[in-house]
Amino acid sequence: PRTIYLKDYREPDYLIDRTQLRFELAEESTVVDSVLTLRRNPNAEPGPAELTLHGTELELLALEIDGQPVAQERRRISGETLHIEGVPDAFTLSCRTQIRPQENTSLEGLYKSSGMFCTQCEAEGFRKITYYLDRPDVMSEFEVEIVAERSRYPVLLSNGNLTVAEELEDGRHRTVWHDPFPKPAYLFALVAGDLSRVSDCFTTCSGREVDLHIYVEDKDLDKCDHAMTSLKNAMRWDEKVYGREYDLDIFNIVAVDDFNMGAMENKSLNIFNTSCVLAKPETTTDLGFQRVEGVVAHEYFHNWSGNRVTCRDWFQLSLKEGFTVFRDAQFSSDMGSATVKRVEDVSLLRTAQFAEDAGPMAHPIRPDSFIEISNFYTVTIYEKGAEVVRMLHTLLGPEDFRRGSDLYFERHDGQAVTCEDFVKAMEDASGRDLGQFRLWYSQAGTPRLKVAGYYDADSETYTLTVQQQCPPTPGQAEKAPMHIPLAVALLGEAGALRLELDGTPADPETSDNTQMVLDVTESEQRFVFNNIKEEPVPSLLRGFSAPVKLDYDYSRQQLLRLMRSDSDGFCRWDASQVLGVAEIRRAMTADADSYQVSEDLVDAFRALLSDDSLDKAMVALTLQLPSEAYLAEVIEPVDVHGIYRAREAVRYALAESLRDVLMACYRANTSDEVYRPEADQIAQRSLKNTALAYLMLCDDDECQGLAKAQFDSSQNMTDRLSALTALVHNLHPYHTEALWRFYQDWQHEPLVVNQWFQVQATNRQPGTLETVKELMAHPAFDIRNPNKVRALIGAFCAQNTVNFHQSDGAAYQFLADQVKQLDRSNPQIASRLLVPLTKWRKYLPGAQTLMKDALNSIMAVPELSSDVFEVVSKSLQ
Ligand code: B3K
Ligand code: ZN
Repeated sequence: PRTIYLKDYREPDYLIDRTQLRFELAEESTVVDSVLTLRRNPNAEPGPAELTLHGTELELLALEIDGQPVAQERRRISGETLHIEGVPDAFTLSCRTQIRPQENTSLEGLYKSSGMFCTQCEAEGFRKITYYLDRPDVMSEFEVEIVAERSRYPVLLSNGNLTVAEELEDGRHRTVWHDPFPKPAYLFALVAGDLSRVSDCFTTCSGREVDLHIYVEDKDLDKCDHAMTSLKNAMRWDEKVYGREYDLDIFNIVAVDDFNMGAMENKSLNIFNTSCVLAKPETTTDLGFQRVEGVVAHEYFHNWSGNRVTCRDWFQLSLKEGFTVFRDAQFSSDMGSATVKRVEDVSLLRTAQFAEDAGPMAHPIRPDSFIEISNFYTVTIYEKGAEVVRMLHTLLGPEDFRRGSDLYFERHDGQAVTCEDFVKAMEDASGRDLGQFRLWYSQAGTPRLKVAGYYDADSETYTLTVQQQCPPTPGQAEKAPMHIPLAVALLGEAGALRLELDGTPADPETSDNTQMVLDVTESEQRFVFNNIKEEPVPSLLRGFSAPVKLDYDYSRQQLLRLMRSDSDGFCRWDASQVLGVAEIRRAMTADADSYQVSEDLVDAFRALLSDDSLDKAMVALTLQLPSEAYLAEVIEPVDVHGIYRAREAVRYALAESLRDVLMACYRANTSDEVYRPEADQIAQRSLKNTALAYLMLCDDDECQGLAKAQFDSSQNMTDRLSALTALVHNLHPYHTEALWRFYQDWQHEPLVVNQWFQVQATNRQPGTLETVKELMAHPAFDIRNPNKVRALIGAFCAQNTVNFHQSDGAAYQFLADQVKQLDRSNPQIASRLLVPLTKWRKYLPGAQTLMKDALNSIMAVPELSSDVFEVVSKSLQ
């Protein structure tokens, strides 16, 4: 496998003005005819008149230039390319290829899923369909003709507008689609199948009527409402917040069972994993509803941030992904609880992304090189990328940020551009110097901020000293200081104090000057606040204003005060996390019998549970102790079993001490209202089920009876699944029967069966590896379906840390075996699945050796995919 470098980027030698495709879909194979209108790129470097197209796993049946066959001597197929010598400056290339979608298990290119044909072309899947310049800076106008048997495939879809639909003789029919917007091949899509649809329409701000359709299997028609509502909300929101209007008369979503990712933003024909579009109360949890809303919005927002303005090359992936994740996060916080959304996003970042940034695959949000681009659809590109855009928003403020975004879309509409173009637009629109800020695009690793505070009563000044340091990452030994926006407030007895930063004139325009964003730009810096009349508690990194690790040596008293009274919801929650980590650390060092939970933590939790004025969703989040994944980021080296035991000890102790208030909370939040997936109800369920999880740790009959009663009576999946989880994870006497009943009730719903797999795979009780192996032989399991693989194998390896790290290493070898097998059918899924093994350096020496053995056993397989090869080889380096 070959490494590709950003520094080697060159403009394409040829451009494709027009792309005409004709698909003849059939049961044995599919014939693809393409007619490409090509011309030499005026900006290309001078070179021989030679055309090199991408193509893989294609059978070439015919090739003509301007109607004349291309002689064998003039063409050469090698590896993933087709070279043609002596081509004119402008010409049409006609090409006929044959492909076998039925046999395509990689779920990339054209493939079949539950009887339907569908495509996934991002990043480099189009080359599995026909020979093409499969790179995002080649944008072309597409016309697509689809021919197929009518009875099997009554619905034939592609991008853009339908221009022809007609019956053919012999039971076939055809449609022709024209997309007026030039696009790169990765945004091409085709769907053919026996699908039903739910329709609606949307009137845009300029009065255009847009037809909206969601295509699903007939049995899923009752699960489309939430996606449709989310789509309309997203369309309205993008007009209001970003001034972005939809640009075609039709917008289609298609749901597909077998899909490697969540969804794909193909122009006007979004293709979705069923898990990200289908939802109804009986089958879908609150989390599922929120995911549908977020992903529908994300894909829709790509129409501007991704499609109208796309990426020049794949190193710029975060240009569209970081920006679009930022946009969908803003949307979700506007739709629900902003603080909850922020806490969830930060939790993901501080576990998965910080881990990636500290591991062998660490990369900047704009990587310098890659072997396989599919490996770079990462939490770094997406979530850290979104944090970088969010920092721009914080630095510029909402108005200048909007000016920058308008300028970006105006300047680059219809172009394939770079992250630099985005930053430049922000810079030009705001007049701010973002020179040093650009380092966020090129430096990997998580900066650490060490902050200290000093109060001088005599001079009435408070000084914050801030040091920043970023650890080395592969290929980057030394790091330069970054531009870090540090949002701060100083809390006095009666609330946040007015801030006057020494050396900067007070800004008369801001009436609320109790919060300030400090520009941290040097490796060490001092910020002096004047006229501070009492010793304050600093509230730092408010709203998590930058993706960094923060060290400040708070006293317990200060943390408890922040947790109680900081006006920043994120900081309140984060204070509880710091206290939680400290408690678990203490439980780790105490021996089992002598550990006693801290009184003040119990009191703080009791206060939360008894205060009706608080946001219930935030109370629920605060009550949950730091996750095992987060603890594995802050405790070094990671003693998985020690962490688990200590965390359980704290949970048991809290449950016992708080039993009565938890019970009262559980009762008070049990309601028989009709289910709505809305913030107030979601918050209530979340708090109730958090209480349930604690109460199930108490021995008495009243507590032990709760989960069974809830399981038997609940009308929605959120409550039912929480009850099932409580029963199974605590080995309640009723758990076997509950599992059996749950399966009986839902065996016809694949997405519910996946949750059934996942509950069992994440059971921390010993013996789960054997259960997972047995479940792989269950008739409902299918190794070809990524959702099933993720629900069972993925959930076990990534979430069930105690069992994944069982001391004999059997689970490491199990994962290695699955990766080897999956690599032959679906390399993208194989490569994602193996991530838990790549973190071997973090664990205790015994685990390290066994994890490395498992990696080496993968490395020894001849002919690994480039996907798996890249991840395994880099993690062994
Ligand atoms: N852009 C797609 C990701 C496609 C991944 C290809 N391996 C989904 C999204 O981010 O919207
Ligand atoms: Zn995206």
